[in-house]
Amino acid sequence: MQLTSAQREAYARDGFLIFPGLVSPAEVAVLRGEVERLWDVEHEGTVREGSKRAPKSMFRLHEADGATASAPFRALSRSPRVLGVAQQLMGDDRLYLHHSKVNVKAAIEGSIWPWHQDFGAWRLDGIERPDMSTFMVMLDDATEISGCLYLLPGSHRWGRTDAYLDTSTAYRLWSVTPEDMKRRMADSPAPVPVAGRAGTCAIFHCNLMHASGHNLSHRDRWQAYFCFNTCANRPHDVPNPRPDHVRSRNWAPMEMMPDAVPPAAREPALAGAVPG
Ligand SMILES: O=C(O)CCC(=O)C(=O)O
Repeated sequence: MQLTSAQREAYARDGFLIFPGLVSPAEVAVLRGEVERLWDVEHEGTVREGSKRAPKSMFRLHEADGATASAPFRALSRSPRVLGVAQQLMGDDRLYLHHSKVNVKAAIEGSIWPWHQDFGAWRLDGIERPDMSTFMVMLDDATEISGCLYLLPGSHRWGRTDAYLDTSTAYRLWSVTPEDMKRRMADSPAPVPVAGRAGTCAIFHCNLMHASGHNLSHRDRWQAYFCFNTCANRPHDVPNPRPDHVRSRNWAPMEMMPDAVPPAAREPALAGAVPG
């Protein structure tokens, strides 16, 4: 999939691109089946919340090994639609995944994601430059009431904004203070809701401000994220590095795979297995 010069310009200006219908309904069904298969797997990379202990985030779906490995998610992450688009926008063919995850925002009970820049956390992983992008795939229809993602156009050009560790949800997140965001947003274009049908995708820069609110609908909201870094920008050593599922040590350049999501694995995942 070749991006147009208008798309490249829009990404440089706004910090994101949205692709309606990039993943087909049949592929979405396979990916959703994988989320269901991995739902109850106890893994250090699955963060749970709420009375039903539903996953808030399920990490490390893209590797070939480990308890949460998923061949369909792995294939999608290496497809021309995903890896190819990231390579074009990041200007580098040698990319790896810093992490992958599915965020489940459970109906009514799922928690929010406060305003943040992803690089606020990733720089603390020892990554030097904000040369990273995240590719998001909607696994069901996302609406404003179901807590869709919001992106603040052009905010990646602000550079780094000070972050604080917000511990108000099950996933502790380096976030931007409400005071900073109110001041900044007063002079910004309106946030863009990334809403639409399942299979809609978006890619955004690691310094782009983004957030999502409560899911007040009766349905969960599921979204997959592939966070790309260039191999040349791999993290340097830091004291007490975060675990592999969130700060990958697999820095080998990703190989492109055919542009299709294969059928799901039939076997249930091995509960309790430790990732390789
Ligand atoms: O899934 C969401 O609504 C937001 C996720 C997010 O911002 C993140 O994982 O950094």
